Amino acid sequence: MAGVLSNLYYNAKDVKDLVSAYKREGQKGFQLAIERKSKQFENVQIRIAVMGEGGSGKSTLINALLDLDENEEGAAPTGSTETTTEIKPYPHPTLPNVQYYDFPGLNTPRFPVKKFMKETNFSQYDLGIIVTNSRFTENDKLLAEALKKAGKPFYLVRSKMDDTKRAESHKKGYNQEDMFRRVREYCVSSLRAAGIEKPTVFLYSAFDLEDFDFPQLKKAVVSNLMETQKNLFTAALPNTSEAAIEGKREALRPFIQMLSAISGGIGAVSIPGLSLACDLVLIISGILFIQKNLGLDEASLRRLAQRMGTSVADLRRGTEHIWVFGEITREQILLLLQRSNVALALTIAEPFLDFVPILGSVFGATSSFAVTLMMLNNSLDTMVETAKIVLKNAKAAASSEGIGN
Ligand SMILES: Nc1nc2c(ncn2[C@@H]2O[C@H](COP(=O)(O)OP(=O)(O)OP(=O)(O)O)[C@@H](O)[C@H]2O)c(=O)[nH]1
Ligand SMILES: [Mg+2]
Repeated sequence: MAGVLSNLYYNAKDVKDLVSAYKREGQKGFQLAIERKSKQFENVQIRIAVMGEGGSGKSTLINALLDLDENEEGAAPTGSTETTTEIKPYPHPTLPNVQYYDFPGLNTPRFPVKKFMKETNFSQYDLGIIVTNSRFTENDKLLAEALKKAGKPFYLVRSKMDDTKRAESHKKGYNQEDMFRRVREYCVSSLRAAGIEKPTVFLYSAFDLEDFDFPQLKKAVVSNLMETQKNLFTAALPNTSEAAIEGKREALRPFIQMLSAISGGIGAVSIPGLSLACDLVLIISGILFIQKNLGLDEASLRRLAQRMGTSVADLRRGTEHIWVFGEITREQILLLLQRSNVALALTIAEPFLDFVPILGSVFGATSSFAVTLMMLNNSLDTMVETAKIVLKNAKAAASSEGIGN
């Protein structure tokens, strides 16, 4: 709970902006403001710079990371002669916000090192990958120093390990593990000598992606995305599996926290007949947002039904909480509030809030915070369970229609 306001998904300024949008424009303006806010995340670009000397295997590595064959559309051209002549972005096929920037070789006549270093804005990239294929060169060192200076995380990828393995394996007393260890240590100590305290090195061969460190490299790239970016991608992915839906549950939690913080900032309104204060508009806006992200709104369901050759009613079959598909009205929320154990939620939340001075001082109305948090969390859980049933129904419809077989 203490991390509420420092969450990367939003910050205190976002909360203030949204509070004033609400005060200025009411429900409609507020709804648009939170949609805009989520769009901002959709527009977050993640730029990964793949750099290194000419022919080190940069373009080939990008294709491997994109899971593209070099002849497929969208793949980076590769070759044994100077191939990449200008910086070009390659978007991830399913996550177009992630872009790998393919750089020309560093020591080629067209890109002399000095010009390259002067003209490259290292700070515009979120992550750097330096590709080296045998010796760690003076140019690799310059790249590492430049990325460090720009405060960017980066990895060193030692490519063409298949070549190295082949060449070394003829030697007397060859031991594969020893050879890998030596190559790794060489890369690590070269980076340390360049002033990089905690180097990250991956060994790789484009022709053997299951071997060496390629699986770990892929994982590292994803884990390097900021929490926010990960949440965004997770929330925007299609509901293709139960795991994907579960991922959305976690991705949407920070959003709920943000709305709850806003509800504290707006100041609660007492609700007649209930001994609590909260803001219904805000709760409705939040539920609508969750509904859309989980594909439970009317338009998404209709699209899904059409794709699967079934009806919306069929997709909803077996779901218990019909309200999650609807327009979400004040009356429904009041009904839900009456049914839920608000008193319990408040007694659990209030002691926590006492330990969060910023919430206490910035936002007086802690009970509004707690009620909103509880209502949105409960709605999220119900909607996640419903989305799983819809997925099951969609899959059943698809298999009886022969879709995807
Ligand atoms: N054996 C082996 N060859 C590789 C590997 N990766 C790339 N190559 C080959 O190395 C050559 C150069 O690869 P590219 O990916 O075009 O290299 P690049 O760094 O993008 O080259 P420039 O754009 O010209 O700077 C190609 O012939 C690739 O097939 C690898 O892991 N093993
Ligand atoms: Mg290239």
